[in-house]
Formats: sequence, structure tokens, C-alpha cells
Amino acid sequence: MTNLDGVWDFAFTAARDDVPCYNSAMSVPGCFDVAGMYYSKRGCGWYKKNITVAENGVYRLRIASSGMRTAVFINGEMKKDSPFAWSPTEVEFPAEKGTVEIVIRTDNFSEDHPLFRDFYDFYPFGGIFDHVTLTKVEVDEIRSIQVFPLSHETGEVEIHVETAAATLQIAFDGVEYKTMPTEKVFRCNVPNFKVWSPDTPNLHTVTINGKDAVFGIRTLDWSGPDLLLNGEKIKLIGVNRHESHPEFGSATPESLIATDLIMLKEAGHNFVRGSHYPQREFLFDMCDRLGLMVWEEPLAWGNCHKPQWGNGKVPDDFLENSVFVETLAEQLEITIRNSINHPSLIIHGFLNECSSEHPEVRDVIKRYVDICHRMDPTRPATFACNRVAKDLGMEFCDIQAINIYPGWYSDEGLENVIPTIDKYLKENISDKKPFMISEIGASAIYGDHSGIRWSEEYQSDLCCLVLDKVLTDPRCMGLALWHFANANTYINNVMAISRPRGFNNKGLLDEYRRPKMVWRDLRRILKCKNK
Ligand code: ADA
Repeated sequence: MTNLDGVWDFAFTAARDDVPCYNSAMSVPGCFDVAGMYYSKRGCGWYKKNITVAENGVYRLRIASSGMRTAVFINGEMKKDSPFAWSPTEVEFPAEKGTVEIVIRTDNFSEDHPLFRDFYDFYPFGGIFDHVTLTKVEVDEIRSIQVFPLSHETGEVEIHVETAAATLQIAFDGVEYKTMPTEKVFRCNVPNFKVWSPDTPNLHTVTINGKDAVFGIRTLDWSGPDLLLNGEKIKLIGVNRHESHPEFGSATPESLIATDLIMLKEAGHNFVRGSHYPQREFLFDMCDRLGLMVWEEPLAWGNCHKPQWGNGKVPDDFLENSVFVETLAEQLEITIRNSINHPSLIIHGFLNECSSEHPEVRDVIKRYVDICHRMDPTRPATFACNRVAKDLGMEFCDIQAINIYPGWYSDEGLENVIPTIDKYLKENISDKKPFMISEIGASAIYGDHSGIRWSEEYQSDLCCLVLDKVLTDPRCMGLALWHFANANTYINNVMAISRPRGFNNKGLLDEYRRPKMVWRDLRRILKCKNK
């Protein structure tokens, strides 16, 4: 595999069919609209590179994560045009020994994107967010390995293999296990296995015909009101997190992702909701290794079955629009498939604050839960619901997850926070399945110590109240505070007036990861609890 990261020739055009003039250069990975002359400009980034292949063959180009719509051109011919923002884009193409011209066009348009709209509360950066690699495709290669852990007591796993090879040569953790005629699905017990958990994040590697897949052995059970990890009740305590930084946009360097997650773990959290799009592979590798648990979801936000946002500019589509519904179904499948081996992934999510009070949307939710269950019966599926009192979709989900903002988007202050949670628990939440708060929080401007709304004190008081509630109330299985760090959001529309500086300021850290008061206060509580 060849890594093609580095500096590529670059052109910016306002429209997709404008002719690019490569008079500039841009870093890969990197976002073109994060700084400098293209800052906040909507348009296309064209990245061009000539590479040399040593022999004739079929090659696979893989862009691990990129902007809203990503097209790949090989020697001038378009091979793919993918709308799956943040997901990997892969193309396979035949090439003869010699030079191959690769062009990647990726944009930050929202108007005609099937899944993104301008009113979403995060900025759609343009660029190549993650590594670009080239691999020679072998006819008999192992195209994929999926490992489903079945028992934390025996180490039994079910392995799914996609290949045209006639035999499978299997090793676990570098030790030969067996060679057998190819079976697409088989079960076995991992020798000398060790269980994965947040406290013991043990990992194993299965190697099949030379291809590695890292996995962990742990089980989840959500058949009662608690979530059980390896047979034991667990509480999820953590944050929502955007892949966002003012200097890097969504092309956050791995060193930053690593530091974010190490900080989170060190501060006593065990959970991250990857809001609101597919997560980077490196984030999962780190969470596997550190013992952080993850909720992942495809791209969506605040989608209604009829227009609700955006000053009438938003067409009446989304949940009644088959393009949106089908594209999201496809990205849900892609997202599940890509992350399936990571033990840290414990919840499959989809949608976020959709109009789940409508009967039509109820069917869409049921369909997405069915997709999750069909593709992966070993993990629970859910969506973050904010129509709690009128919702029709949670009944299909394995976990009841609600987004609520008492004390923030309401006239009442802190005194309203716990009564609101109790009211939902009493009136809307079933005691038959796990319940978690998937978002709650308050904005704070770093350095504001006035003590009123927007101050670090107010934010901290609110979040500490909620943390204490979730830790002490046995009905609460989890908490994902909104959110880890301030993240770039609306800058070009009227919603920006509630988002000073173009950031969603509810971060426990500011956008440069400077801790607000809340970070230290929560850490203190979590450290005491874990003593
Ligand atoms: C919603 C949404 C988040 C964020 C949050 C807020 O719950 O899911 O993405 O926008 O509100 O800050 O208001």
C-alpha cells in the first residue's frame, strides 16, 4: 500500500463544472476552506497528483474521509462521484505501468447535497480529511474480514470473510491457528483470549491470508433496563464530539484526535458520541486502545418531514424525500460495515432530532433500526430523540436516548434541570429498556466568569447537576454532554446570532482545547467516583 499524503497541486472553482486551473498547492489531508484565501468560501477543491505505477494491474485508490461530495478522476475520466461525506471513497481502476494522473474533486456545497443543509449546527468543511492510499488489487485478496464477538466467557467469535481465495490461512495474534477451505462465515474460539472493557482494553488480531483485522472480545446485552457489558451493568459517561478545529477543520491531525481522547479518558469519561457523521478510523483505533466506548451515526441533523428551518430556503424534503431517506440508508450501511470490528463501537445511531412525532417518520426509524439489526445483531441501535413527549419512533429502538436542554433553551434556569429530567422519566420513558441523555448542556464563553448564562460558572453548575443525577439515579444508563469542545458552525445565516464567533460554544473545552471551569469540575466528580 502506498500512502499518497503530502502536498498536491490545487485549484479552486466556484462550481463543479468550472474548468480547474492548478495554480496553487494544498496539503493532503487538509481542508481548503479553513484559512487563507478560501476561508469560508463555498466551492470545489481540485487536488491533482501524478503517480507512477511499477506494473500493469488493477489499483484501488482510497480516500479515508473527505468533504461533502467527492469525485475521483483517473487520467481525466470520472470514476466515482460520492455523496457520502466523511465516509471513505474508494475506486478501483486498471492502469498500465507508468504515470497515472489522479484528480480528486471535493466540495463544501450544501444546497444540492442529499444529506447536508446549511441550517445544520456544524460547518461542512471542504477538503480531504484523512489519508489517501493506493493499493494493487490482487484477484485472491481478502476483501474484508468482519469479526463478531459472541461470548466473553469462551472467546467465541463469528468471522465473515469476503474473498475469491480457495483456502483461508488463519492466525490469531501472530500464531498460526488453522488452514481450511474457504468458508464465508465460520465460528471459532480465540486462543488465549482476554476480554475487552474500558478498564482492560485488550485487543486481538486475526490474520487471514496475510490480511489483519484487529478486534476485541466483549459482549453487550440490552434486553432489560440496563446496558450490560460482559454481563455487568455499565453507565456511559461522556461527551458528544465534532471532528473540528479552527486550524484544521475536519481534517484534524491524528495527534489532536489522540490528545482529545487521552484527555477525555484521563478526566474520567468512558464514552463518546461521534456527532453527527461517520468517525475517522484513527478515532476508533484510539478508543479501542484507551477503552472508550463510542456511538457512531451517519450524516443527518434535525431533519423534518416538512420544512421547519432555514427561512423557507429549505425544500420540503428530508424524511418524505426518497433521495434523503435512501442516501442515508446507504450511508448507514457503509458506516456500520466500516467500523464493525472495533470493540469500542457499542451503539449504532442514525438521524438526530428528527420529526419522530410523525407516522411517516416512524416507518423510516423502524427501517433504520432493521438495517442495524440485520447488519449487526451484536450492538444496540437508536437515534437521539428531541420530540420526547410526542415521539413515535423510540419504541423500535434498543436504547431510549433523548436530547434535552433544560436550563438553556428555556426561560427557567438551573432549578428546572433535574425536575425536567424527572418529568421525562416519569411520563415518557419506559423502564423496560435502557435510557440515556444523548445531549444536554449550556454555552459558555471561555473567560466569562459573570456567573450568569454564557459564563463558565453557569455551564459548570448545569453539567455537574446532570452528572450527579445520572450517576445516582439507577434509571439513567448514560450521559453524553453537549459537547467536548467548541466547534465551527453557522457563519452565513441568521442562526449565527445564537452562535457567537461562528462556534457552537457549549464545549467543555474551547475550540483550542483550553479547559473551561466545567471540565475541571466534572473531572473532580468523576475522579472521586472512580476512587
Ligand atoms: C441539538 C443538536 C446539536 C447542537 C445542539 C445545540 O441538540 O443535536 O448538534 O446543535 O442542539 O447546541 O443546540
